[in-house]
Amino acid sequence: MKKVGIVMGSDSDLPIIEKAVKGLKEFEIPYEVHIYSAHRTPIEARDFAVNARANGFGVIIAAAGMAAHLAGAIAANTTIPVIGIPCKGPVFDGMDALLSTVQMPTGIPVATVAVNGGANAALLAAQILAVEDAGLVQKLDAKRAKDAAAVLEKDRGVEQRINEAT
Ligand code: RP5
Repeated sequence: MKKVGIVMGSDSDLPIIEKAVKGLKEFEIPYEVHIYSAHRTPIEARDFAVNARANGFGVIIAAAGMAAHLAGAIAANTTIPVIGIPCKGPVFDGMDALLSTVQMPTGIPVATVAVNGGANAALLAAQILAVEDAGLVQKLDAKRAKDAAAVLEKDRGVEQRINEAT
């Protein structure tokens, strides 16, 4: 199976990346994690993207906050699918990173998940790799079924919960 490359702009993004790693581990997807910044280490970020296909990566997840150009800068240097995670910063609640990540110019797409959406980034990466992996399709279907069962279990108990709380 191809690897997922996970790149974050700073170690302050680690809590978001941990959610993505947890998701990939659930599906037993191989991954590699790096701290490369579009602004502080632009050469390393570029080199990672340029060499990603040759190095066995099938998807790249890039997480950054504030002026979050990392996902776009990586996407500019590879045609491997890039998933961007905008990370919430201290001033604009993640709106700055969301717009910086999602508003890519035509020709260089970044599949942007929700602000701090590490778990969905892992799921989307798994879904991309599952296009050519029947075993991964089965695992994804099983997770969907498990998640739905958990919601329906809550549905069965909701009236009792409301009655107890009111
Ligand atoms: C971005 O700036 C990083 O991705 C991080 O979300 C944000 C703040 O970085 P630090 O100043 O905490 O290193 O490049």
